[in-house]
Parts: sequence; structure tokens; C-alpha cells
Amino acid sequence: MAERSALPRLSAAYDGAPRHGGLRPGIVHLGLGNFHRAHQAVYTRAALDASRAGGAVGAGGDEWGIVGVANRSAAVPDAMHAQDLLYTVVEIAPEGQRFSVPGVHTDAFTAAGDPERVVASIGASGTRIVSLTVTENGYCYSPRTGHLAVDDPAIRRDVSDAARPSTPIGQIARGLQSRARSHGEPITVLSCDNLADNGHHTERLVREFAGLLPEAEAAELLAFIADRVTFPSTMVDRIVPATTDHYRRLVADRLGYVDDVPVPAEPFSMWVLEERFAAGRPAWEAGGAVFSDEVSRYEELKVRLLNGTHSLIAYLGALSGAATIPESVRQAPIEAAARAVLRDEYRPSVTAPRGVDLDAYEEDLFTRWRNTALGHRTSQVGSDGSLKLRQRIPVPALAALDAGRMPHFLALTAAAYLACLAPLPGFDPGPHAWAMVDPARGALAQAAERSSSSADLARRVLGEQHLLGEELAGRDAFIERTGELLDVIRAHGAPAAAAEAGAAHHHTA
Ligand code: CS2
Repeated sequence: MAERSALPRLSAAYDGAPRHGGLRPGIVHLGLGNFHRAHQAVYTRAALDASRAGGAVGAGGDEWGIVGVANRSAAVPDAMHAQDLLYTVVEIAPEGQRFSVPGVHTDAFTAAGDPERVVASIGASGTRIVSLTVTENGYCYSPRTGHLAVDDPAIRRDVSDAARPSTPIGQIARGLQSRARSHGEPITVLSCDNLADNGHHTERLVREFAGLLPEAEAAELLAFIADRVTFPSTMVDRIVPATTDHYRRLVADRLGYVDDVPVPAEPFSMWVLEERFAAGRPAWEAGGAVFSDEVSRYEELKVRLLNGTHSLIAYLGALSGAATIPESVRQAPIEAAARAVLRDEYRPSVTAPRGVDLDAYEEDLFTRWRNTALGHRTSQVGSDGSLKLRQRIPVPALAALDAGRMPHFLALTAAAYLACLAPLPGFDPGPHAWAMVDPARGALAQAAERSSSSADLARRVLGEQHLLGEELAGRDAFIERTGELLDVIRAHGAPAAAAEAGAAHHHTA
């Protein structure tokens, strides 16, 4: 096996890599992370291949090259430039790997390093879609109210400095303004993040941003949005872990080239979109994308059954020493808790889209979570819980409480989150919990320091800080239950708390 340093770097000269030469940029994508590169980029490659073959809708596919914009770190754009804008997607199934090189990017750069260029790219007349995967944390909204965080210093700066926006919402608004003032061509804004009604949510935030501008500017931008811009909602689904050296070595060993930014992904992939594009779109259906009028049902299903249960698996796993999701879910008490929260607490709150069999969906999820080869880390899924959990827990929790049932496993999710992110003095949640990143970490640590007990901490964070929204903040029984389960975690560990939630659940079910 050759040393990696002796191998050539991945480039278009590499046999079998798709040539992106000849592609023209039609999409500006904000958030050049692994998810986009293993999801939208792969569907776009399929669309380009189909339209080159001449068979599919969306001929003229060569106009859908993607300009990838990373937020702060130059690592991915730099590495992509060093390898001719290419990278490898490594599909990891238990039975082996499959490699592909999407080769759909026509450029890549970092927004922080070149903010004017973001505005210019969105403003360019050839750009017809601006898509986003900026995570729940990137939308600059107040999780308390769902509205734009107008007091956020970054938003305030973007309102006063038209040329150099730093937030995705500011970048989009400024890019749209530039279109309105020059050619006036229509464009689609496409959110691909795990947020309920992500299209409407994004539209509202961009409009709220417009509302902060001087009156004439606001009126001009709002009129342009109303006439020329659409914000379809989408449901995106593919488990995409962070890249590690393991994948870099795998690519070198198996393909004989150096790729510094390969992307590992599970074989499963799903994309459901509303068919509301203001200026055309690639033939993504060629890659299996589904255009549907039931996107919000798909999204609820995914955000609750998949993401909600995923959170519980991540927090319980991290607390019991599991580095990865498969290591966590193979522990019997954790699998039982995951099954119960999914079936008895999340599932009653969703309506299956036409043709979706929820039993099969559940089984598929457990198969996907058990994919040990993928190495998806509990600390990755557990990060940003202060934003994610609010998308996942409140609606089903309130529905259960209103029906007179205590959702013990949703309370357990909140308790396990608190145990990981707001450990009370004397409790060590372990390395996987410490590795979780969360914008609320500082506030949570402070709350933990001031709390005299688990009950007190749950009251502060859920009741006073509204971690799970205003409505749940008023539900004392839920908060009390969260405190009790947190006590069990602290005294006897996460599996014991899962068992205790199970006993109470069966007692009341
Ligand atoms: C996970 C998601 O990190 C998380 O919160 O639940 O990233 C999940 O892996 C994807 O949404 C799967 O599509």
C-alpha cells in the first residue's frame, strides 16, 4: 500500500472523475459542509448526467453548477481548490463502500473572507437558486419567539453594512436587493435545514430583515420578494458524519489518490421538495428527489421520528460512555427508550404522507442507526441541542400533556440533555458530552452553578430560560418529571433513567 504522500491528488485528470468543465454556475449554496456535499451535490450530479443524456426534464443541465460558500473556515474551499473543486463521497454500508465524485462545483470560497462576493454571487443574473444548509443555528432567529433575532449584533451589523453581510439571512436579503436593483431576474431561495416549514420560516426571516431597512429600501425589497422570489419548503434526509482520517486513508488505499475532504455518508438518502421554483431547477428527480405537496408532513415525520429519537439516543449514549450512535442504540435500555419515544410519543403527533408506511419507516431508522461502519458520533448529534430540541420536543409533548398523558421519554430527552450540557456540581457527564458544542453552553453552565437540585435546574432552564419554548415553560408537571429523571441519571446513570421512564410509561399507558 503506497504512502498517502506519494499519491497524486484527486483532480479532473483522474480517470473516471466527472468533468465539471463546461458547467456554468446556476446555484449559490450557503453552507459548504459535509451534508450539502453528500446530498444536494449528489442529486445535482444525477440531474446533470440525466440532462446530458438528453432524456430528462431540465435540459440545459449544464447551467446548474454550484458555487459553494463556506461560512468561516477556509478548510473546505482551500482543499477543494487544491483538487480541482472535486471531492469523493464515500457511501458506507455495513457490507462495504461505494465511491463517487459529484464534481458539480464551479467555485468555492469563504463568506467571512469575501462578504461582497456572496452578495455579488447571489445577485448574478445566472444564479437562479440560492440554497442553504446552515444548520438550525445559522438562521439567527430567537428560539423563544421564532422571529429574527433583531438584537443580535451580527444582524444589526448586516442591517447597517449593506456590502458585507455575515449572516445567511443578511446575505440573502442583500443578494436579493442587488438583483432587484440590477436585472430583476427571479430566484428561488431553498432552505435544506431540519426546521419545520423551512421555506416559510426562511421567507419570514428575510422579510423581517427587510423590515429593518430604511423605509424605501424595505419597500423595494419586499416588492421584489413578492413578485420574483419563492421559498419552497424541503425535507432533507441523509446521515452524514464528520470526515475523519479514516476516510482519507480509505480513499487513498482504495482509489489511489489523495482527497483531503472526502465525505462519508450512509447509503440512504431522501429529498422531498415543494414544486415552487421561480426560475427553474435541475432535474433532481433523476437522483430520486420527490416533488410533493406534502412536504410539511414529511418534515414533521423526519424532525420528530428521526431527529427527535436521534437526540435521545445521542444524549443517553454519551452519558453511558458511547462514542457513536450504533454503540448507543445497541444497549438494550437505550433501544427500548428509543422505540418507546418514537412509537408512543412522537408518532401520535404526525400524519403519514401518502404511501409512507410508518412501521417500515421505524424499522429503516433502526437499521440506519445500527450502521456501525459509519461511526456517527453521539457528540455530533448532541450538539446544538438548545436549537434542535425545540424543533423536536414541544409539539408532541404538549399534545400528550393535553391528552392527559405524561410523555416520560420526551422528559427523559430533556433530562439527558441537561445532564450532558448543564452538569450539576459533582456530576461528570463524560467526554462525549463535554465534546458537544452548543450556543447555550455558557447560559446552561451558569444555571447549573446556581441550582441547588435537579428540580431547580429543570425549573430554571425549562421554566425560566424557555429552552423548549414558552408553552412548555408553563407545564410544571413536565418540568418536574424532567427534574426527577435528571436525578435518576445523576444517581444511577442513563440506562437506569431509561428503565425508570419505561416503568412509569407502562404504568400509565
Ligand atoms: C441529526 C441529524 O445531528 C442531528 O441532529 O439528527 O443531523 C440527522 O443525522 C440528519 O438530519 C439525517 O438526515
